Amino acid sequence: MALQVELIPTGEIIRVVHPHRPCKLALGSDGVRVTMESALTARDRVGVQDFVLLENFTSEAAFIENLRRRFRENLIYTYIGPVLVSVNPYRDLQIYSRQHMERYRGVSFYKVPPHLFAVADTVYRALRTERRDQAVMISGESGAGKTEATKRLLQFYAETCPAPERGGAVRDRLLQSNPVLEAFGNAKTLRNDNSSRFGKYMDVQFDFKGAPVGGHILSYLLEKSRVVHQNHGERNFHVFYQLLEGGEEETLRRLGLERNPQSYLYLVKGQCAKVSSINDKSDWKVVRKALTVIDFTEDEVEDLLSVVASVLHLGNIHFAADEESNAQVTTENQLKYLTRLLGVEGSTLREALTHRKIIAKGEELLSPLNLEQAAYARDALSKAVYSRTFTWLVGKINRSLASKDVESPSWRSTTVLGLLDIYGFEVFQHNSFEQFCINYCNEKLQQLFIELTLKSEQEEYEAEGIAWEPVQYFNNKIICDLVEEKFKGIISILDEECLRPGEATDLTFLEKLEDTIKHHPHFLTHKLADQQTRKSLGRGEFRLLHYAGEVTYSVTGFLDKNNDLLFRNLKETMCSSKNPIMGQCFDRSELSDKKRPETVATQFKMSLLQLVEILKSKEPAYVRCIKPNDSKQPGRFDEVLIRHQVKYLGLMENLRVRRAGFAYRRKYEAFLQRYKSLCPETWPTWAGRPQDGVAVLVRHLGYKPEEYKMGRTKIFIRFPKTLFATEDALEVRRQSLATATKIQAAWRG
Ligand code: AD9
Ligand code: MG
Repeated sequence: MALQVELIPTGEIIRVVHPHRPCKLALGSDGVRVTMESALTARDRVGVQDFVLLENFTSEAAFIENLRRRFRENLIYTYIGPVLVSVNPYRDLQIYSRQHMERYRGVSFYKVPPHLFAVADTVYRALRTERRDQAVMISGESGAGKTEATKRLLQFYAETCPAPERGGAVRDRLLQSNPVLEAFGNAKTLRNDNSSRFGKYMDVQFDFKGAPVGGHILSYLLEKSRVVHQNHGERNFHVFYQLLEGGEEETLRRLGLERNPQSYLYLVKGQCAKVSSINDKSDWKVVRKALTVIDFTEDEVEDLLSVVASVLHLGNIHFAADEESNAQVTTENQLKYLTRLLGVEGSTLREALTHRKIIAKGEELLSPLNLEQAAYARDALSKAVYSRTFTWLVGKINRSLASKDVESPSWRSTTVLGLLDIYGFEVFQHNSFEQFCINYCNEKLQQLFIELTLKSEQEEYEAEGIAWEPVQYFNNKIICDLVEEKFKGIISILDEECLRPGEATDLTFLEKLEDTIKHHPHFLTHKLADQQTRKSLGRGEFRLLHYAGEVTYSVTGFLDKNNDLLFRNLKETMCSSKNPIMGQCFDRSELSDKKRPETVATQFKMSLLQLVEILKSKEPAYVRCIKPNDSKQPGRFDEVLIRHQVKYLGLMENLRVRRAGFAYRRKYEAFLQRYKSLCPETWPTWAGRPQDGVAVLVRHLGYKPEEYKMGRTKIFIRFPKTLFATEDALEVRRQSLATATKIQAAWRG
């Protein structure tokens, strides 16, 4: 940054014109003295780049003010120690170019402004040098920027890591798995035009040279109810619209599809097939290409599209009631296409859609369905077909990402970098089973986050030989237990009710919750609430006091969604499908299996327990994403919305833990390197141990004993103001040197 000096003969004052920092300069007989407000002014304007340097670190207002200042300057990244806080700018800031990647490669975290690439690089270097598996956990609410961050990280690794000796295609596959998964798993919601409707954990495997050689994806709970219903202003999954807009004439003809999304009942419920920010046609091109990159043959693409089309046709299946009020299929054309696309017998499918098969005393009975039941069966089939195809797709991508070098010795020395992009805490006007699962997931991750942050703090203090000062924090284990405990937890009680078909209802489930849980500080229902609170609770609702705030759930649909029932004859029909994808999605063993399949909530609980174990086994890094406003607008900083997120992301808690003892810590070598010029004894070089050099330096700077502690490898500074004073001194020195040089040059000239 150029520093312009204007020589103005007004006594001894010289005005220094600096692009950003106003400052004054006094010329004395002993050289140049700068009276500086410069560093302070900059801090006032752009805030601090690490929240631990906030003077008033317990004040939420100060925290938000710092975020606001930085956001105003397009500085969307700020640290809390090693944790990266990111605010979605909703505009392209041009900060993810190859040059930016290079700028952050191999550079220490604190030497460059906060950035996602700094996290990317730090994690990668730790992976390489310590050979320890890493995991980047990205969290935040819908639209906060988790998926974008995940993509940028992947891009960073794909572009900057060395290419593997064999199987270079894996880099493309890693990148190209994204558009495919997004087409099938993302949708436009009120909160985000590209909202991920599933949780994703992706492992990238690196060989001993640091080249990406493989990957693996775990997906969590796809929101399959979206296949058959969307709220006003929302869409179904992208792939349907992409196929209709972008598919070739010939393809659509084969699939029996019309271009117009309005022709399909599953696509019109939200009444917004067109979205200005989305170009379905060009997105389809990307997806089609990506399918080839991830090893889809032409036949497989055809089979996949047949499944997608059959969901649309299923949605258009209509029923009419006969004289006995039994449902009859009235849409022969749709049935014809379904028969062809799924490769099933028309009569079998017709019967399965309108009857339920019951096995009683070893005998099969067919019981006709009424209109409502038939529509339910049809929608259940659509959801099952779509969600199982999604699971199949993840499996297919995994096969394509699997390292082809499993047998080679280098495989054994691979390290893994995990990326977690999972749905954030959700509170809607109306919250149901899906929100319950999602919020439970967030409780688990928050617990892990606090546990790991506290643990790493404590470990660091112990490793450095500094007394650990215990931190008071809210442990949300009590809420996790409330949800997941055996017998007494909400999921157990729900499962129990699901075992009483015909007798149990959503309301008996609620009663059982009230009887079993009763007086729990985090649980409330209409019956259990005091008179005042009761007004805000409906009779069919329960309220959980999550770590992030209260959420009221309506029990309607809990049993049904948890059971996730697909009538037996529909399963049988699908097992007979000649479409190879369906053949893999529906297995005959399912039919003979006497054991009840696990309920949705229990499956989810188990998959989360497994995820927590995976994450615990790795070195964690965190990116906490914040959404600045609800209107997806650049530049708008909605304070109420942001305060809410700061609260539920637990950022103040995080900051408190980080600041419990010391605001700042740095390795002796790095500290000495940065500040040695401030002390004649350490400048220009210090010959002894860095630790001793730092001791000399801080004594010279006048640090008081209560202001810092010397650990084994690092200096710990208690208050930000100590560090700021040192930083300011450095700035003064830099500027006076620069100015002196200019003045000399000016005088000579
Ligand atoms: V959800 O829980 O899947 O609904 P995400 O994943 O947190 O949500 P996403 O990454 O999809 O949100 O971001 C939403 C939109 O914000 C993107 O489509 C971009 O238009 C915009 N965005 C997010 N992050 C950035 C960024 N770093 N720079 C520019 C961004 N735009
Ligand atoms: Mg997302």
